Amino acid sequence: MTSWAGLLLLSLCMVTSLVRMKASTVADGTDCTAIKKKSPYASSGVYNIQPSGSRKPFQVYCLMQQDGGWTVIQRRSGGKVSFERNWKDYKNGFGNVRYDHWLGLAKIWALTKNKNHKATLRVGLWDFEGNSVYANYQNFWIGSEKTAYRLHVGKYTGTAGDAIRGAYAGIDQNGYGFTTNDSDNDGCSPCIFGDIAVNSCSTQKGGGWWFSRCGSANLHGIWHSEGNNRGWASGLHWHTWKSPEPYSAKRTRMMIKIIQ
Ligand SMILES: [Ca+2]
Repeated sequence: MTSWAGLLLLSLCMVTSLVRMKASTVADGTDCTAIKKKSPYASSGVYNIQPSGSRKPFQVYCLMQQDGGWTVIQRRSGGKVSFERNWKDYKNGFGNVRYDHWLGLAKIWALTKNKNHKATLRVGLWDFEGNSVYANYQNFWIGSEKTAYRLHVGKYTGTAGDAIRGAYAGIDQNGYGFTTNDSDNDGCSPCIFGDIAVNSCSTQKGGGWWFSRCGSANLHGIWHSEGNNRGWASGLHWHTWKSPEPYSAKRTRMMIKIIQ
């Protein structure tokens, strides 16, 4: 009797895990915008997506808003997930899509490579004083790994300022490849800032980013807590928003919406 019950339980478990495996290999849509379009009442949460440029589905967090479904590609809200990572990690992604994470350059490339549609990038920034601002970029896409996932952004609108193009001339990050501590594409060999010579923006500013002579934007530096978030070279910086003293944001989010 006991062994029959055990056998039944075992087969039940096997069926459940098979169903689970199937669920994780079936995509809900090509991206969050498509899922929201198909199911207008879909709620925000984790979905499996498979963009045309991807060989298999992967998990993302979808923020379902009145203005459409947004695929979150970056989220920071604390110091638990380190962004001090190498090329491999930035390529494949890290963290938990429900919480703080970086989706990964290969997945962002797959999401934005289809030239039949355009993606809008929305950067959200929150400070410790209860304020938030945003930067919208039309026609956002990144090149393949061969181009070091070169950044392309179109027209800017928003309240945060266009830190990607920079707070001053000569530091435009648009058109620049991605840099990590083990893959240097930052244009500094070295860069001279006052009496400081910088060879590696990733080492100086922290994390991986589309550094251009370091530049005005970097959301992947070291997270700093309230009261300890000013003056650090490495932080979550958007210099067209807060300057000249470096101000590290409390929270950041990057997400994309597909425009057909
Ligand atoms: Ca360099």
